[in-house]
Amino acid sequence: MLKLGGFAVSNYYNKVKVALLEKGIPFEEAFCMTSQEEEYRKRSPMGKVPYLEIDGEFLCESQVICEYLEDQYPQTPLYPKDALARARVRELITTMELHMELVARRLYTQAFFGGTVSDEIKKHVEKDLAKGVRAFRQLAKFSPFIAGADLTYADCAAGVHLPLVSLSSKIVYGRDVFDDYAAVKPYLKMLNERPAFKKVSDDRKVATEAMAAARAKKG
Ligand SMILES: N[C@@H](CCC(=O)N[C@@H](CS)C(=O)NCC(=O)O)C(=O)O
Repeated sequence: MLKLGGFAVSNYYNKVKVALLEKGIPFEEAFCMTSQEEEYRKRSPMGKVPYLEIDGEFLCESQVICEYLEDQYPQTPLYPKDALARARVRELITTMELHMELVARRLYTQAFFGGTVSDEIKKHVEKDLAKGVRAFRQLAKFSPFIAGADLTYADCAAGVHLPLVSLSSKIVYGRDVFDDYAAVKPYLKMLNERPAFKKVSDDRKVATEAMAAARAKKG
């Protein structure tokens, strides 16, 4: 049985979890937090989540895990057959992760964890995020899925990353970077009507509340 290591608040963990659920691959969830301890780095060399345990072996990096899932479990494909169409899906994922999520991530301390981000960082992030969103708008199809007619790994990524990019920009700048992008909200709503996405979202809400309660208790 595959074991997915991580926690239900992590968007990268949830990207893999939703792919596993959409593909109907049986798996167990192995709760763990990120850690730089040597013992944990045996499972995930950068100390991040998620990792996937396969017969006692560990694989990290969400996209690498998705590629493994597709190779090992080709049934219920989440990539198109055509090589260029597959590359388009990866192009979207890379654009979302490298040029939007990773950029917006620099705001999360302030947006979600009660910290502050310097004005200089805010200025840099705003500029870089605008470029990322512009690139994303050029590539995303929303017809109805993000890469076209069928659900793909790009939707697994979009479904977990776009809400964070949207919310963090709204909290920090007072303006959601997708405010003038009408396709985003109905698309996320459509995804969340799918049982796999709904489960991941419900689990995330429960885990977020539990984490907030634990933090409040700690003081
Ligand atoms: N590129 C990684 C990113 C994973 C990632 O950044 N996960 C976050 C949680 S959402 C994490 O582990 N953060 C802790 C850290 O960066 O040390 C992937 O795709 O798996």
